[in-house]
Amino acid sequence: GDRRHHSKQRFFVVDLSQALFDFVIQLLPTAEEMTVKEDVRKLLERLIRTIEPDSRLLSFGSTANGFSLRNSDMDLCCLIDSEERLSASDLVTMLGDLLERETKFHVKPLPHARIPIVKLSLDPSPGLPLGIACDIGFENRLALENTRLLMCYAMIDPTRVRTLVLFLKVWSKRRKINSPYQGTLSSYGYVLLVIYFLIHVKNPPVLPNLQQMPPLRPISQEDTHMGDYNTWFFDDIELLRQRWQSSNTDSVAELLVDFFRYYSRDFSYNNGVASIRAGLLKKDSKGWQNDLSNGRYNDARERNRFCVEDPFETDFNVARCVTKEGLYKIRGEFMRASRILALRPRAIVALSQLCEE
Ligand code: 3AT
Ligand code: MG
Repeated sequence: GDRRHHSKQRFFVVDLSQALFDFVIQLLPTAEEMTVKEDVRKLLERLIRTIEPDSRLLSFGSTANGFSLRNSDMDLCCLIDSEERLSASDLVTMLGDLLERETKFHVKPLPHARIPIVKLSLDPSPGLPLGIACDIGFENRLALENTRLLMCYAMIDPTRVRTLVLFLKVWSKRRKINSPYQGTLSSYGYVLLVIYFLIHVKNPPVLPNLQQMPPLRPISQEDTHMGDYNTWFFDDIELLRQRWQSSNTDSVAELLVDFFRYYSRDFSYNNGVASIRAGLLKKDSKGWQNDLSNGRYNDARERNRFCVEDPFETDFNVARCVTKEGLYKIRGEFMRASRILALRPRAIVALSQLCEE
């Protein structure tokens, strides 16, 4: 009985791992899509330079961190190297006008948003069957750094990390729990949950903690900090790969099963904070407690139902948009996924059930 059980389990895991690779591969952006996006970036950069000659337009988010799916939107950040520059909201207004005049994009400037951005979109055309959506922000240097951090994690163990992250992105989108505007978690939030799990939950860990590894030689405060935030992390991935190897040999399928189990059963949603930088923290220790004794409407409580610490902006809860109902839905989906996988269906069946819309 035991041997038979064991070999059935082996088959399930091998079969599901292969199916996950195959599933994710067909959802990657095509080379053509990446070329079109790079062309769009260059075009926009050229136009922006007519307003601010010393500016650069850089890509961040999924287009730059290795976790991009087909037709994902494009996140761009404009950096201006000159001393005297316009305010972000003036730039947004001017750039909005310019792009409206000079391009075929639909343009929506949001100069008064918390982070002022210009939203652009292009209708589908024969060469670009799904169109393109793009946000341009200004001086968001922390986002460029967190993109680079995630990219480094993806490079350490490309197969396992990328397959898991990409699968969870598709899954969360299809199950409608990837929408901060509707009280659930952003893609960025899900990526942090995966990395947290691989560094701090799995034992032995699948990933090292790049933010806690000592630098090879001493570096000054100025080089490790952006404002008050420590943005240092070990980024020499070539060297790391020579010196560090995970002793965790779990397959992608095993990691996925454990991921769903951990977030449906074990993670402490009431008191815990998932921090890729520091491991499991307490809401109390960050002043993020959701104080249940306080009867009146409590804003902190609403914002801190689910706590995921940003790797650099450590006073920022990436999951602050998650509402009570949103968290209930997310946890319900983690449990549903666990239930499906516990029955060990054929991989094809498992994937189609998991991602059912
Ligand atoms: P999609 O492919 O667009 O679904 P993505 O990886 O581009 O996923 P997001 O669109 O959620 O992820 O976020 C894009 C980048 O914006 C990721 C991160 O560099 C930055 N970012 C997003 N949300 C936050 C946040 N709450 N705090 C700090 N940076 C953020
Ligand atoms: Mg994005």
